[in-house]
This record gives sequence, structure tokens and C-alpha cells, in this order.
Amino acid sequence: MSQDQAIAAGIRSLRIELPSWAFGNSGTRFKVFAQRGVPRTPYEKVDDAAQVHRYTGAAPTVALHIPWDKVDDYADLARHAADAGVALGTINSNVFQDDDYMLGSVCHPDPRVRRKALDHLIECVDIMDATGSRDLKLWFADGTNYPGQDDIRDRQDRLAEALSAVYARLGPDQRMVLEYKLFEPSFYTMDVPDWGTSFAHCLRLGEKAKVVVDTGHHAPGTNIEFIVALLLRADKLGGFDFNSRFYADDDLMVGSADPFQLFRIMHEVVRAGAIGPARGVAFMLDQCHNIEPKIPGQIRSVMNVQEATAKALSVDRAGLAAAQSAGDVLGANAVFMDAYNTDVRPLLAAMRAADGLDPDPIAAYARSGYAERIVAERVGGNQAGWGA
Ligand code: PSV
Ligand code: MN
Repeated sequence: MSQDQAIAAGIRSLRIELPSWAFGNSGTRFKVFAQRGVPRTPYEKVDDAAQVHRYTGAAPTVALHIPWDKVDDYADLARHAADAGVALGTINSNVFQDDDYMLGSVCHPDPRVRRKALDHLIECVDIMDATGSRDLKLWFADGTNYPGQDDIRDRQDRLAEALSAVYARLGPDQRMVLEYKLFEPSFYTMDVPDWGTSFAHCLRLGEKAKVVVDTGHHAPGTNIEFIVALLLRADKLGGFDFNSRFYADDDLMVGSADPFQLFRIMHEVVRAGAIGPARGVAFMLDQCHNIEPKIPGQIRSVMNVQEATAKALSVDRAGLAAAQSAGDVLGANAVFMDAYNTDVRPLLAAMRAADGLDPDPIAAYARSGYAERIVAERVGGNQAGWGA
């Protein structure tokens, strides 16, 4: 196999999961701008996600967020997805948008609120049974704003108790993936602020519990690829929430703010042999397209991940290992940078053409007329939005 063929084979094995909420309106706390043609129902979100897969061939699943994507019949939604050429993926829980959760959810001081939050998480596993989803994504907005507000250790105990209850409910092929976030909405302590906290809980729970790395959830300057390498080495990386950021949790398109960082992360994934589905790493996007059109924004994001991965796959591994073991600092760095500086776009375009796809997914989507069609057809009703 030539090097180009090996890279193409690696890229073909890479599956990227799309977030249903990326197709709805979103914004900042200052303004949500409505875009014409935005979906009004989970069914329409699935239709839009299917367009991304149609032109990239790389995004076969769409993640749901409950209750934003609540429907009466999840098996019916799964059938709708299959008809559109995609499948339903990760179920994202939501214990952060109810008035009851002002002081937290599973870590709340009041057992009634903790019970309500746990019931929601268990309901999400029920939904997974209906959709055939493998992963339950847990993200807790829980935390405190002021020193002394609540007991840090008690909150960890409450968290551990809830996680154990959810873990016990998982089926044999289901997993829970625990996401961490440095700050926001809480500003003094978050109850799961970092990979170490998530890792400690997942380790105690067992092999069906894994850590999720949302690339926007670290302090500026954090070496994310180091975290990724460490988690992969311990077989505890459940997946990514990909996005990029200049400042905090900006949720911009993955690979847009710092493509070199994305390359370094994907290099560690390649190094661990974890690009394909066998190692169980879920490559999810978690983004908001506040000012750009949403479907092309998702197509561009998928292409950005493919480009970073193709560069990572083009690293001369033998040359790198030789330079590293010889202590050749500059030589090793040169091998690494050569790969990053390789233009992989022609290779990816050729791969798409060989697979019967348009070499330019953005242009193919633009030509399809879908964007004009949804603007004309989706009139009336309430547009979906982040948080609704
Ligand atoms: C929290 O900031 C987060 O990253 C979690 O994954 C949520 O479920 C998601 O954003 C919602 O956009
Ligand atoms: Mn996330």
C-alpha cells in the first residue's frame, strides 16, 4: 500500500458525530440571531445532519440532546434517521436548564433535586435503549460561586452516588462518558472541572465509564494532546467534543482557531491506533454556528478534522522514532513539522472522488439547492434553538 493509500484508508475509518443542536439557532447571552430555514423539529435536525453525511461520507451519526430533542417515539425518529442515511448516536443529558438546578443537579444539597436529576439521567438510558445509542454523555453544570457556599467533599460524594446509580442502569453494550469543564456556569468551583476529576470517577466506576475531552473546556495554554495521550494510554478516552476557541468555551468550528493544536491531538490518536471505531473513541462535534450558515459550518468542521487527521497519518513514524531515539531534537521536530506542513487537500479530494463523492463537499452542497429549499419550506412553527 502506498503512503497515500494508507492515509486514505485511515481517513475512511474515521467517523465524526454531529450534534443536533448545531443546526438550531444559537448565539451568545447577548443575542441569538435567527437564520432562515433552521429546523423546527428533531426530525428536521436529522434531515440537515444527513446532508452533511451525504457530502462528506464521514458523519454517519447525529447526537441528540434531551429534552431539546424530545419526541414521542424514539424508534420512529431512529427510522427517520435511517431513511435519511444516518443513525442516532450519543444521548446528551441535560440537568442544567431547570429552575430547580440553580444550586446544582446531582450535587445539589437538596435530595429532592438530586433525585429529579438522577431520574432524568436514567430516562436518558431508557431513550438509548429505544434509539440503539451506545453512549450517554454526562455534563454537569454543578458547582459553586462563592467560597464556603457548599461543602466541596460532600458534593463529590453526591456526584459519586449518582454516577454509580447511572452506571448500574447501563446495558452490557452501553457506556457513560463524563465531560469536564474548567468554569462556567459556576465561577468558583465546578464539580467536574478537569480530566483528573472525571478520570478518578470513571476509574472507580469501571470500564463502561470513560472521559470526554471537550477541546473548549480548558484553561488557555493547556496541553490538550498530553491529556489525550494519557487517557488513551489508560484506555479511558471515551471521546471528544470538538470545537475551537480563542478565549473560553467559544464553540467555534473545530480546527479554525488553532489547526496546529488539532493536528497535535490527532497525532496522539493516530499514535494510539484509535482513529477507527475499534478503540471506541467517539469523535463528536460540539459547536454553535452563531453567524455562519449551519450545514456548511458542519461540513467545513468535518473537513477540518479530516485534514488534521490526514496530516497526522502522514507523519513519518519510523523517521520520527529514529530521530527521537537518537536524541535528535531538531530532526524529530522537523519530521513532525513536515507532516503538519503537508497539503493533504489534493489527497482528500482524490479519495472523495474515488468514493463517488464530490471532491469539494462545500461546493456540492451549495449546488444542491437544499439551502434554498429549506428556506422556502420551513415556514411557520418555532425554530429550534440552543436551549430549546
Ligand atoms: C457544556 O458547555 C457543553 O460542552 C456540554 O457538552 C453540553 O451538553 C453542550 O455544551 C451543549 O452545547
Ligand atoms: Mn461539550
